[in-house]
Amino acid sequence: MTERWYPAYVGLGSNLQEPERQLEDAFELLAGILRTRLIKKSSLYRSAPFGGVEQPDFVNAAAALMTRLSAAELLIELQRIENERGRERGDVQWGPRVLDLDLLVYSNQKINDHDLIVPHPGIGERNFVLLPLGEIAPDLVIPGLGRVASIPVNTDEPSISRIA
Ligand code: ROI
Repeated sequence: MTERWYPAYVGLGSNLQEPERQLEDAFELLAGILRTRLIKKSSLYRSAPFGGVEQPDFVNAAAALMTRLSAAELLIELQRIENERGRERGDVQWGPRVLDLDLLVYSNQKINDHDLIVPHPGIGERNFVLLPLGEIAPDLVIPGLGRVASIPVNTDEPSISRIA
């Protein structure tokens, strides 16, 4: 545990078992993480699946947190929530999922562990990560990428639209 409060950003995704409800529930569960506050929620976005596997469309969103947990401690909490929502660790890599919670950014830290890469590589590569994050944190500076609002949208990716 750390003494200070750190900003952290989480990407949410679901394409099984009523994805919109999964994300609404997930915001509540994020708000309940110990030593952590939910500061902001993005709109929900519908996005075509990325990664080639035929599957239902995803619903994606982003959340801003302030936390006294370390990045590693926060990751454990995110994985606990995914597991509680029925996420199977054995899920196919590009396959459908009930709930995916990605730690996108943690303070100004760069982390390269086998189970945690921060900033998340998806921020610069995937519109379903970039657009929700840009809605709640356009001025956030991502180590190595710059301001979120200045990161170009990927024009040859599946479509994404705001739903709520
Ligand atoms: N595609 C979209 N559109 N949104 C996701 O959250 C998402 N998550 C994944 C894979 C299966 C790679 N594709 C996705 O894990």
